[in-house]
Amino acid sequence: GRVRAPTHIISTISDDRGEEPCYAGVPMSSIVEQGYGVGDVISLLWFKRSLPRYCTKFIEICIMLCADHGPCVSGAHNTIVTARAGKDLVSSLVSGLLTIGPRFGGAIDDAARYFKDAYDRGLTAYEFVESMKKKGIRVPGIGHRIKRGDNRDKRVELLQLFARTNFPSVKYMEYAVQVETYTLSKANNLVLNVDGAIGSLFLDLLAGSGMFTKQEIDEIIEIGYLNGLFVLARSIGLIGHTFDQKRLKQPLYRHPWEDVLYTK
Ligand code: Q5B
Repeated sequence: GRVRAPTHIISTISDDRGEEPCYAGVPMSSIVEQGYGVGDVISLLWFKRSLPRYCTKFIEICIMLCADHGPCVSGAHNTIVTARAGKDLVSSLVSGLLTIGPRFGGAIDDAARYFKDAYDRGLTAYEFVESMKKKGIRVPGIGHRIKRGDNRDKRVELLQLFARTNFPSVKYMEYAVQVETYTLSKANNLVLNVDGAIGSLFLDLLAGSGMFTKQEIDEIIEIGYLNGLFVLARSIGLIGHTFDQKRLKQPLYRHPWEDVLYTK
């Protein structure tokens, strides 16, 4: 009989062998003809299922909100410096992307992990924050360099408004708000930031949509899918910064001596 040669790669998200590519079994013609958006494509390729419209719309809002946050943040700064050193698009993009991590933009997965664990264990906001302090861990998703209790992040408010209007449940987000209320009582910069808002609301999407088993939710959180939203979104802005510097014909960047404290 026919013997299947062992394969070196197993892949489950898309198939390019037929007349047209399929994303999670959905042919490209359906994706185009039925007006799917980038949120639907992400849900097919990352989550391998068609999510309800409010979920894919939420994903699209996350992408739009995180696409850029000005030239002064770590990622844009690196990209600008790299572009001005005469490097190509991909080098400028990845030099910015490489700054995404636990302090900048890459706190979404940890925010989801810690908020989920604390909520599911029934910890009060006080117990959660103080236990993190004892362990010497900053609460992921809390704190911002320029946003304050009296100057909230509009992006967070927009995400919260969308979710309160469209999600069946926002229990994890409400828990994150309780955490923020407590951290703000300690210091005015300890607001719920965009990473914390996306992390907690994605938990609500996963748990409330009825589209994921408990085991699947645990796996998504453990693998760390959610920083992917920031990486994908911010790539849009970083590419824009690269083009901007090249269009403006900006020279090689050199940091001014006056802005460095030289000590022995
Ligand atoms: N403290 C974000 O810190 C930042 C604390 C805390 C307990 C906390 C810090 C932090 C967790 C990681 C996180 C995502 C580094 C941020 C983003 C995208 C962005 C960026 C943009 C965009 C800011 C002063 C005092 C100290 C600290 C205490 C600070 N955070 N305690 N839990 N989470 N957050 N990152 O201002 O007693 O004096 O030692 O690590 O969620 O990246 O726009 O810029 O779209 O691009 O440098 O929005 O919060 O404050 O380090 O001087 O700390 O507050 O222990 O206490 P700062 P520090 P003490 S959103």
